[in-house]
Amino acid sequence: MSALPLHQGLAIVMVGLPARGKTYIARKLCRYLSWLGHRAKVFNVGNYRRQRYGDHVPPSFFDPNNEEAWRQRRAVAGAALDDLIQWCEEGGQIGIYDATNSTRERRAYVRGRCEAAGLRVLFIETVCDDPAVIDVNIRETKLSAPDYRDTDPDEATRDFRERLRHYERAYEPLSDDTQSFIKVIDVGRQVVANRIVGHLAGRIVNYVMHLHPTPRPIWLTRHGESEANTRGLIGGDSPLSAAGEQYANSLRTFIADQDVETLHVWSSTLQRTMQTAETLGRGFMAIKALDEIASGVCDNMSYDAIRETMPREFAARQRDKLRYRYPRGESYEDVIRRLDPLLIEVERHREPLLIIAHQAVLRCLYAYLADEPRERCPFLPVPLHTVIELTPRAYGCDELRTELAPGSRAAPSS
Ligand code: BKE
Repeated sequence: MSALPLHQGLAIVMVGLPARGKTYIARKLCRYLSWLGHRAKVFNVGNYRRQRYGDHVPPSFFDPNNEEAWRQRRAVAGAALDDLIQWCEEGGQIGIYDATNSTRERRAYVRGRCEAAGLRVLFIETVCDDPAVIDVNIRETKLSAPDYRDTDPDEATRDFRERLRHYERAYEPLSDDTQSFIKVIDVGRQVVANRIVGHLAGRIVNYVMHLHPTPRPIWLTRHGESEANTRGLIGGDSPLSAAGEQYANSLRTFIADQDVETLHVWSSTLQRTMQTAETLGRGFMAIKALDEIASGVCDNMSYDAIRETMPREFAARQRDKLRYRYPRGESYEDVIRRLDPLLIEVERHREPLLIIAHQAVLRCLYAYLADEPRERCPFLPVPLHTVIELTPRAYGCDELRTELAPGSRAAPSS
């Protein structure tokens, strides 16, 4: 089953002062919606401006009284909006318009253009006056942007603050209750959802209200080698092999060596992950949503046996590994859908987290976290006896892989 068809395109229009997390929300939301199977794309006005007027423009470019600059800014904002509308007309489903859109007049124009093109409009405003949060944002996202690549950090910060002051003078927060909007105040401490229409908009509210930019490591690992792994069988619920137990012990040492105060451990409800988690000697949560892709009638079979006894199933799976569903089992797409609520929990989480699960499930989670296209899910390398450390950063995430038990046998790839 593919994603529910969207009968009408959706324009998500970001609103807010610079350094309030608009691009952060826009990109994450795009990643999430794409992962769920929607065609989504971000149109960032800053990129259009840099393309047209170069990486660095002076703060006076953002002065609302600078008429020539104002016209130029209008023009780049217009170009991005034109592209968004055209992209939706060509089959795009969700266009995310990443610009300040900081005046009522501007938003009325954007809304008018989108609605005339048959798009529904959802505004997402981020409001935040906490100087500490804004400072981290400026340091992490602005100083490394092309605008300031060769500028001294203090000078860049001064320059950016001057740019900010220009925007602050003209800024009008969302207040028109007749339009559909989500207002996220103080990094999600308060969320106002107004006139939310439809399933998708509801999912978006739920997603956005749980976001936060606190950096914390997320470790992903498969269970240690299982007895089924040693025999080349897929699925099942077998316990760890001797090598698998060894891996669980190595994992315990690895985790003890990490410099973290608290660590939450989540496993699936299958023996091989719970046994791996138990070996760590701390509490853990067993979560059904983390169970391996259900291989239905193929459970406990080898790939060779499937090819011989069910050649048509085998071939169908080869043709489309993302959508192929095992008879009475699941497809990768099914797995993504059942992981959706868990993913929100991962986003919501603020402490370091270790997830002990299975190949197909981790491929799906990894695809979201590392921003891999969902089509690649069935092919992403998630080998046994390897810990994948992911640390979300401003607009992406750092990755470190550690193989803990070299010399272990390779398991069949499902
Ligand atoms: C480390 N950020 O890079 C960052 N900054 O409301 C990337 N005000 C994004 C942010 C901070 C650092 C994210 C939000 C936010 C912000 C300033 C903000 C944010 C806003 C609403 C919901 C979730 C996050």
